[in-house]
Amino acid sequence: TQAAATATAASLLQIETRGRLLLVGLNRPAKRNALNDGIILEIEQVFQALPSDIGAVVIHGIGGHFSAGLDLSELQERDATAGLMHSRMWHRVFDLIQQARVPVIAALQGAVIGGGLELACAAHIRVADPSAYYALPEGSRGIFVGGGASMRLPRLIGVHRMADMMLTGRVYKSEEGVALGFAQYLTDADGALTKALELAERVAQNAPLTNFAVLQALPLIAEASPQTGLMLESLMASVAQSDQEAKNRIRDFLERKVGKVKSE
Ligand code: 1HE
Repeated sequence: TQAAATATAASLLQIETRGRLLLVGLNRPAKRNALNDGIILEIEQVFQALPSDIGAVVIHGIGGHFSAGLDLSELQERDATAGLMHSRMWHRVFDLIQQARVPVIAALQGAVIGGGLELACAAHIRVADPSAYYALPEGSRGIFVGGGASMRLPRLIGVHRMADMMLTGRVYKSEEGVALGFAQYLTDADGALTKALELAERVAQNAPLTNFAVLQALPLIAEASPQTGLMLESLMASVAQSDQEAKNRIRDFLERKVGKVKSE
């Protein structure tokens, strides 16, 4: 397929297809997966050309770190206009991830720093192993976030906590991360990718329209005025339940062909 060809050509990403799952590995381990323009544009290509048989995507870092953030060696070259365009380019690509047709799961280990944290925030589910840590050293580098963190991260951890990280350089450990909202899952040592794949397998089996509603409609509803949000919810609910896929799944439950909800 076209996407497979794109993936093969990509050199800063390691792309692998496992059944209906697409694994996107950030592959600059010698630079701790620092995000240069090349890697961001390769991510864009992958998400623009997602094959239709892919049901979920897992983003992970090769070499023990998720990402050390913006490649600081490229920053020196930029004036104000180039900086603005660069930030808008990241926004375009990370919006593509957030608005992907299928769920995107980030498997986090080691450094999840600056732009690496911004990338993780664009995913729908974050899974961290105990080695992960979260930091925004922009403050001490004399810069500001530019990859969407000021919009996405406060929705996860609160603006006060993000401000503290930027002002004081505070680093949060993986163990604290789940309670605070950085990640939804904490695994055993080196377990992030395995758990992310397990979750990806599960979400890929959902009705496509349910995944669409959760990824596209839910964030809009959550940000809307209450009455607009409730109306959007009703419209989405009615569309989803009238889909044949929903009818089949509900009939299967009523005919006791599928499992019940279990508490563990
Ligand atoms: C890099 C980068 C990078 C590593 N840009 N080259 N991000 C930061 O401020 C984090 C900067 N990085 C670090 O603090 C450390 O590298 C780590 C804690 C992530 C890892 O430490 P360590 O000891 O395992 O590795 P290292 O020896 O520091 O780094 C290995 C190499 O990667 C080294 O290059 P080398 O040629 O000397 O081997 C480092 O220079 C290189 N490297 N991180 C460029 N970030 C859209 S706005 C977003 C704004 C931000 O993201 S600001 C946060 C930037």
